[in-house]
Order: sequence, then structure tokens, then C-alpha cells
Amino acid sequence: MKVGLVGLPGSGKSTVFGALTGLSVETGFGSRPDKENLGAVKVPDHRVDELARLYKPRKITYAEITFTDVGGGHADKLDRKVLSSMREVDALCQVLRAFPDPIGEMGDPVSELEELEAETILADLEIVERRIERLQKDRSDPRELELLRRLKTALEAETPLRDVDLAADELKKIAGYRFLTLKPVLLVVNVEETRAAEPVPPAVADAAKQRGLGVVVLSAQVEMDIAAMEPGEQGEFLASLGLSEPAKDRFIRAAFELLDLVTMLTAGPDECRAWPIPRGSTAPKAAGKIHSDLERGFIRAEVTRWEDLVREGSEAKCKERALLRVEGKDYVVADGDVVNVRFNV
Ligand SMILES: Nc1nc2c(ncn2[C@@H]2O[C@H](COP(=O)(O)OP(=O)(O)OP(=O)(O)O)[C@@H](O)[C@H]2O)c(=O)[nH]1
Ligand SMILES: [Mg+2]
Repeated sequence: MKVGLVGLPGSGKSTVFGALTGLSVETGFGSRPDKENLGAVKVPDHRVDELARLYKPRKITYAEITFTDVGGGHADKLDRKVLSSMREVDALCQVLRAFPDPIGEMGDPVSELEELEAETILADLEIVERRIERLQKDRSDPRELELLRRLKTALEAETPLRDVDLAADELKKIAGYRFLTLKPVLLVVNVEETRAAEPVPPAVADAAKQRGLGVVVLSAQVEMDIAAMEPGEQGEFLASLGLSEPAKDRFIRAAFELLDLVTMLTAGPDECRAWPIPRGSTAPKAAGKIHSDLERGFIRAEVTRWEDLVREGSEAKCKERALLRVEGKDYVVADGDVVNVRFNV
């Protein structure tokens, strides 16, 4: 699963990327506009930590998401190459500049949001129009033609496709086009160091609410500085800025939520681990993430809630109190289920 950091040139994408991944990247307005940065980030998860306290496993594994910083493109607008790299990702985090640029001009996050929205709507509209033309000529799929006409009307009215009411089979039909305005979006307001502890600026909060988008505030510069510090120094530095914790973990979790995944847990003396699985996965499908044999030879899943397991202190105790369920192949795995798969191949 891949999350794209997007935004206008100089909004702070590479700085955010560096802060998240701890990788050193080139920053600076317009630096290496053609270079794409790619890095995996662990998703902090206190449930895994608590299970690990119980089992003291040899290995602890968190879920991971890949962040990509696709670059800002050239000049002061998004170019085609950037838009097409944006199609490759599962969700978008748009970095909005709310700090002064090198010549001292303050950023305007709401207009950056509107600009990206307009560009992505146009890019999707172009695809829809081309496809409609094609389908009108060869008459191969009248149902798709009708659907695309509906999308065209929406896009012409400046409605992103994520706000269009689409049935599951319709979404499936258009999945191949990888429409930009269909992707989930999280807004990241990148503020000056001195304002790192302030709430979301009201204008951005309104714009986000109108669109039903999530929003986090952070100062990429601060997060980058924190990432480079010894743990001992971090507390004091955060306090001097009025922060209780780095924004990084909160941001990563919010990005993870965008992907519409749930977390299945496994726990034992070998490993405590978080497994990201698509929401709605049945037990055998989820088991298949662990190993294909577990899906093929699936017999049953023994399921405990992570909080029960942590409170009771062992699987045996959970069993005694009837907190361990035995589930079959139709069971839909819920977020926070600790699963033990019985299989036979
Ligand atoms: N004061 C301040 N400056 C920042 C912050 N985040 C980024 N900058 C600076 O803004 C400039 C642009 O940041 P980048 O991270 O390179 O921006 P970008 O979005 O990757 O830019 P392009 O790749 O050119 O599109 C750099 O000089 C950063 O040091 C911040 O939170 N506060
Ligand atoms: Mg950059």
C-alpha cells in the first residue's frame, strides 16, 4: 500500500518525507523535481506493544506503509509527470504550505488545496472525455458509456469523483482508470515552527469539513529536527515548542486509516505482529496474508480480542472465561482481533 505526498512545489513534501522516514532527502524549493523518493514507515500501534509486553517475543513487527514523495514538478504548477505518478498510489496526503517562502511571502493553504483539486478534476475529465469519444464510436459498452457521462457531468460541475454516489460494481468498472479525484485525501498543513502547537487554521478546517477530508497540522521542519535528535533531547525541545509529542505518529496513523485497512494481530513467543488487511476480509483471506498454506488449508480461526488477551494475561485464561471464539471460513476479521489459524495442508 502506497501513500503519495503531493502538493504544490515548495510546500514541504520532501521535508515531510524526510521527517517520516528518517531518510535524508534533498529539500529546497524546486530541488531535484524529477526525483521520486520512496520509503517504508512503521505504523505505531500500542496494541502490538501491549501484546509484546505479555509474550516477550523474539520479534515485533508493525504494519508498514510506503510513502512516496513524487516531487513537485517544474515551475509553479503540477505537470503531467507528477499527475501520472499520483495515479500509482492508493491514497494522497496533500501538503499545504502555511509558512513563508524564501522571499517572505506567506503560504495560502486553502488556495493550494483548491488548485490541486482543480488540476486533478481536469486531469480526470480529460480521461473521461477521451474514453467517452471512444465508446461513442465503437458502441462496445453502452453501460460504461452511461456511467462515464455521469462522471463527466460531475467533473464539469467541479465535483471530485469521491463525492459521487457510486455502487460497488460501478467502482469496479472504473477502477482501471485510477482517477485522481477518487483517491482518499488527507490534508497536511505545514506550519512555521512557532505555530506547531496551534490548532488547524479555521479557513483550512472549514475547507476540509466541506469536503469531508481529514486534516493534520505539523511543522515539517520541527519533525525533521526531532527525528535527528537523541531521545533524551526530544522532550525538552518539544516542550519548548508547546508540544507534548511529535506529530509524526499521529500523522502516520491518519494516513494508514485512509487506506481503509483493518489490523489483524497475531501473538506468541516467536512474534507479535500487526497485519494490515482490507476491511471486510474473511478469515481464510486474512490468513492468506500470513501464508498461502493457511488460506488453502484453512480449518478454523481461534479469535480473541486484543484487550481481553492483555487484561486476562493469557490465551488459557481467555478460554476459561469463554473469551476465545472459534470462527469458520465466513467470519469477517475485525480490527484488533488476535487470530490463531488452524490449518491442514
Ligand atoms: N520554516 C519552515 N520551512 C519549511 C518547512 N517545511 C519545509 N520548509 C522549507 O521549505 C522549502 C521547501 O521544502 P521542500 O520539502 O523541499 O518542499 P517540496 O514540496 O519537496 O518542494 P518541491 O520538491 O520543489 O516541490 C525548504 O527550504 C524547506 O526547508 C517548515 O515546516 N517550516
Ligand atoms: Mg521535493
